[in-house]
Amino acid sequence: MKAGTVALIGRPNVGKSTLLNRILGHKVAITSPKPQTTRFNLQAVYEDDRGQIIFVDTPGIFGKVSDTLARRINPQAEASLKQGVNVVLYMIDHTRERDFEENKTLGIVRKANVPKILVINKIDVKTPTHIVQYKFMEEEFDAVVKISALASKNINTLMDTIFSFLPEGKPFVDTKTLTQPGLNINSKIFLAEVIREKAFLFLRREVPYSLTSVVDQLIERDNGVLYVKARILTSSDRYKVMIIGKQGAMIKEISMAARKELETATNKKVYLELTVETDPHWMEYL
Ligand SMILES: Nc1nc2c(ncn2[C@@H]2O[C@H](COP(=O)(O)OP(=O)(O)OP(=O)(O)O)[C@@H](O)[C@H]2O)c(=O)[nH]1
Ligand SMILES: [Mg+2]
Repeated sequence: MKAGTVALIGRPNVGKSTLLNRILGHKVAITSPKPQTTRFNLQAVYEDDRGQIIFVDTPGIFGKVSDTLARRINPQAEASLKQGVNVVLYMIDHTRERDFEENKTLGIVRKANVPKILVINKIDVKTPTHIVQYKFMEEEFDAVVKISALASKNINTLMDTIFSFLPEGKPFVDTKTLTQPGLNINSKIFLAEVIREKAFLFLRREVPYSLTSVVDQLIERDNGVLYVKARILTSSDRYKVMIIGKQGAMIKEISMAARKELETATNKKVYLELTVETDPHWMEYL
């Protein structure tokens, strides 16, 4: 049996969380077309007859560290590499040009003294491609695998490659003890993340970066309905107005999409009470 920890590293938006969900076969991490969707390291457990893998999904390394949010979440990815990782998956998006952010990420990955796999994602997209800009990287990696996390291409090849680099060992986690299948965080955090994902999908420009979401209550009522009381916290009243929208249209849209997804995830009827509050200190709670 093999066992080990695998870190997923890459600049924002390359598809790290999408790959994690694809490998696990169900959603554990939120994803969106906007950069910096993931804000904290998230561990998920994968098991098959070959062994057990703890995957660590990390926030994309962001270039602008003058940004308060980036300053708080950037060090997380680096920290993941210092916590006894056995293999690093370095993911790139060939449809985007190599830039300062990419170089910074590569610099961090270079310091890790473990086998490294270069994962070239989004091969379902043929144009645009900047693949030639990434060619030079191939030499310094122990393996290169081209995949599409979204279209589920070459995931088996990637898994075979990961297992080939993992040490022999016993499973770390008894998966029966996990509250969310395969996931090492509690249900309240997962539900809050789903709400935040919908805010990321519907709100524009800087607004998604002005907020977080917390679940205060999660109760299964006698009639089988899951009652969820949650809040969106945002930096200023100006954003609060935008999150609520005209006659509450925006919060209604976020709320409905979140509820639908929570119902699918829990297989229960969900009643979601979602409010918006101004709290200029929300970043300190991250
Ligand atoms: N076409 C295509 N799009 C993909 C693929 N994988 C991910 N995406 C899209 O890329 C966007 C970003 O995906 P995420 O999984 O949120 O990216 P991430 O690397 O986790 O981003 P951060 O959490 O912000 O660091 C989403 O819109 C995905 O649907 C792929 O293989 N092909
Ligand atoms: Mg992510």
